[in-house]
Amino acid sequence: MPLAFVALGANLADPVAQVRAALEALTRLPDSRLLRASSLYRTAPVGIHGQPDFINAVAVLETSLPPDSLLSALFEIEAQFGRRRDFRHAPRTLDLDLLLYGDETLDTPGLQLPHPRMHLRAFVLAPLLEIAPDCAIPGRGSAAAWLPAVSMQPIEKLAT
Ligand code: PH2
Ligand code: MG
Ligand code: MG
Repeated sequence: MPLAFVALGANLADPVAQVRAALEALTRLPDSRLLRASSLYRTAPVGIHGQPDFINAVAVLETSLPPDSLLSALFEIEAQFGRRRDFRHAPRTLDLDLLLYGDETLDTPGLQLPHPRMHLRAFVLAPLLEIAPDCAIPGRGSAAAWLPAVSMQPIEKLAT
């Protein structure tokens, strides 16, 4: 079964609790098994100004759901968590982004794989490398090689 990596992010309404509950929700996805989840990280907003810090994490699932079905299931969980989409990059109770699905590459209006900005974000790379140190990003090479380029992005691993 393919491995799917999912990024979790929240910066509203007790984001630590949101991300913990979202990891729990991922264990209930159909036709999927949650294999590992990273620590939680407190991160400064990237590409956004004047918002609270985020809590971020990354999880890896084994799944027989095709990518579009998995994405729909992730959107359903976001909705259950009260996600509103008032404007692009609005503060959120929960954001679930599909980062990688096996070694697939895909470029459709609804889904791009790998996630097109994942290699530019410490809040994705650090938790990803914690659970998959040898991870490769299709078309971009080793994820670890991108980490120095984002070293100026503030990120702090939370004690568990
Ligand atoms: N998500 C974004 C944009 N910027 N910054 C941090 N620190 N964490 C996020 O999850 C995040 C972000 C778009 O979804
Ligand atoms: Mg996002
Ligand atoms: Mg998203």
